[in-house]
Amino acid sequence: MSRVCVHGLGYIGLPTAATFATAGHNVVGVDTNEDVVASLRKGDIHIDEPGLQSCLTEALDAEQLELATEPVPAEYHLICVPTPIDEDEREADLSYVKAAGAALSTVLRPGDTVILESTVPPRTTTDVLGPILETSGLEIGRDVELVYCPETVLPGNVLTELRENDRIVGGAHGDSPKSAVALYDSVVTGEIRTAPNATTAEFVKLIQNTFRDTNIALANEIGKLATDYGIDGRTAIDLANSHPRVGVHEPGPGVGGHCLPIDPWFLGQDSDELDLIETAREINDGMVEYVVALLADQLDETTDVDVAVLGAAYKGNVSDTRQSPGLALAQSLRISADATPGTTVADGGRFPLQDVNVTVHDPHVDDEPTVRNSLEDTLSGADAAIVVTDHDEYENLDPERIDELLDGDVVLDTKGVLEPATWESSNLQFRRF
Ligand code: SAJ
Repeated sequence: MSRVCVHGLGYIGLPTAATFATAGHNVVGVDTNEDVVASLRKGDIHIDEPGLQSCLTEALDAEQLELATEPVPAEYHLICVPTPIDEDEREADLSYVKAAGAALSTVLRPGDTVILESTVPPRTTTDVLGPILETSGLEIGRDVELVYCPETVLPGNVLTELRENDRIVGGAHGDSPKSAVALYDSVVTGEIRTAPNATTAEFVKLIQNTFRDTNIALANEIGKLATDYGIDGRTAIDLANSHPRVGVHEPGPGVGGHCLPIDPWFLGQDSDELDLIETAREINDGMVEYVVALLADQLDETTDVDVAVLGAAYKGNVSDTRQSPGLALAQSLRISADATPGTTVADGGRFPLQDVNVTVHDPHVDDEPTVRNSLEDTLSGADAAIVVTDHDEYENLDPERIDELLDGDVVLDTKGVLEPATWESSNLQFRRF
């Protein structure tokens, strides 16, 4: 078993550190945020992820995991720091990668292996991280193995996927990244695949998320087309997917999270070839406005409207609100409170509602000041309820109870969680997208 230093203890770094530690490695988790390190030392996690608390406790109790604010010498350095997007430039902000590289180059020794796991634009490992590591005086390829290996885990199922997903490993110096493969082999039950180089491995990660984002855009467009033809898009998609070579994704109120809305832009950072992919991004970003239009279409009155938005997390059964379609919808509706009917909106269209009061509910989110925790309070007196997150809790909503609570009768399901037959036979004006 090896000494592994994990840089960055966020959504990926913390579960990674705990997983490698419980597999028997001697792990040091490093985060520059002293508060995070202090609370982790006490055994408290700052991330909501199933199984993570017990995995951390197990690692700490076994004394396989230490926590620190500065890097320590180790055979393996895993960099799992955030790579946010600069929204204006649509470019990756690599400052955390650069800082982690600079910090770890002070403890780097001949024979060590450095693995970048953060999602980055192609060539970051070789052109950005490599030169920073070489300020140590060591040479990549000769003294140090530098590798890119993307994480591919699904929030909500991170611990299982960390062990079971296949991994793709690409070396920065073209040789076989032997020691990185050996490390992942000691923990991962999936296959470890070697990419020809680090840039290919970076590219693979980005095209995986771009594939999903672009396919969701297709599903959203199909959903809109179905609406125009007066048919149920989800039923049509289910039927279409019975074909052995068709697998349409699910339409919805937009694409959230920290990955899918961002990675397509990283892919196009040093290329002019984003075309279909860029259009897909625009379609997905435009879904909030489309949902507002669907709502306006369903309401009798479009002025002085009370709307209950069900879901602030970016997807079902998680508490993460990054790039949440539900919060974007609430924001868009709130802005309308100041707008006069017909105010021009981003795409040159007209905002169809005025004086909207919005209340947001989410059983998984407790750190958003605008989110109310009681479902009954949220629905009470509202004219309309919109489901925007596919939490399990929403599946069994009772139409009769909702009818009692609402002032109006509009229910719009944008995630396909409500059973149409049950809701269509209620007194409510039910519609799903
Ligand atoms: N969504 C749809 N329709 C669908 C599927 C998803 O509208 O058919 C929406 C979700 O509601 C959500 C968004 O897309 O708002 C993203 O959710 P997701 O479950 O597709 O993905 P993430 O962001 O939670 O995780 C993705 C995963 N990538 C792929 O499945 C290719 C995960 O495996 C990656 O590790 C993660 O990005 C990452 O870290 O890059």
